Amino acid sequence: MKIDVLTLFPEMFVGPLDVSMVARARKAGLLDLRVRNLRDWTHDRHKTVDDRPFGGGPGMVLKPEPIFEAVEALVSAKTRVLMMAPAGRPFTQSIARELAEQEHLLFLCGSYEGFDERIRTLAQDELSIGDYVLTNGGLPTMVVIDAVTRLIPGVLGDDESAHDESFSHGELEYPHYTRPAEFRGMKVPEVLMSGNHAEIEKWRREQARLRTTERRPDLLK
Ligand code: JCQ
Repeated sequence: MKIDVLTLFPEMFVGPLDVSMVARARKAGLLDLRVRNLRDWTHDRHKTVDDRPFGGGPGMVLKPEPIFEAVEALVSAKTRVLMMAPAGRPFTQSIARELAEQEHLLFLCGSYEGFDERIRTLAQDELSIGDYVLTNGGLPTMVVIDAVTRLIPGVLGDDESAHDESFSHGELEYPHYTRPAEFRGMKVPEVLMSGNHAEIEKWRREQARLRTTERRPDLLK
C-alpha cells in the first residue's frame, strides 16, 4: 500500500512511524509512506499557506491553492483522499479494515486555524478519532496509519493475526497472564493452568463478555 501525507509539520511524523510494526512493514516494502510538506506547493517567497478569514475574526485560514495543487499532483484514479477532523465520521476498526484494502491513501492534515471550506471537496472521507480538539491532523493521521498498517496482508505474523483481538468480534479481549503463577500475592486463574482447552476457551469467552458488559456495554448494541 502507498500512503501520502500532506502536512505543515512533517517533523511530527518522525518517530511513531519509525518503530515497531509500522517500521517493519515499511522495510518489508508492504507500506510505502511518504510525508510531504504542504509548503512545497506554494509559489511565493514566504511559502504562504494561510490568509485572513473573509468576514473578519481572529486567526488564519488555510488557503485552498497549495492543497489543491498538491492533491492534484499526488492523486491517481486509485487514490482515496482522507481528512482527519473532529467533525468527521467516527473512525472504527471496520473502517480500518476497509482502508487496508485500498491501493493508495492520501491524508490531508488540517489544523487548529481552520481551513477554507472548499478544501473539504477534495476528500472522499472525513474521519474523527474522538470528541476532542487537537492542534492539527498529524496525530489522528498517525493513529489511522497505525491501525491500517497492521491489517495490510503480510504485515502481521501468523502468530499475531491468529490472535483474537478486541473489536474484531465486537467484544473486548479476555485477560492474559504469563509466568510467574503468583506475583506479589496475585494469582493466575487456576483454569489457565489446568490444560483443559475446552474449559479455557469457555472461561475466555465468559471473561470477554463480562468485561465488555462492565466497561463497554455500548459495544454489545
Ligand atoms: C480528529 N478528533 C479530533 C483540528 C480542525 C481539518 O480540520 C481540523 C483538524 C483538526 C485536527 O483533528 C482533530 C481531531 N479527530 O482535532 C481542527
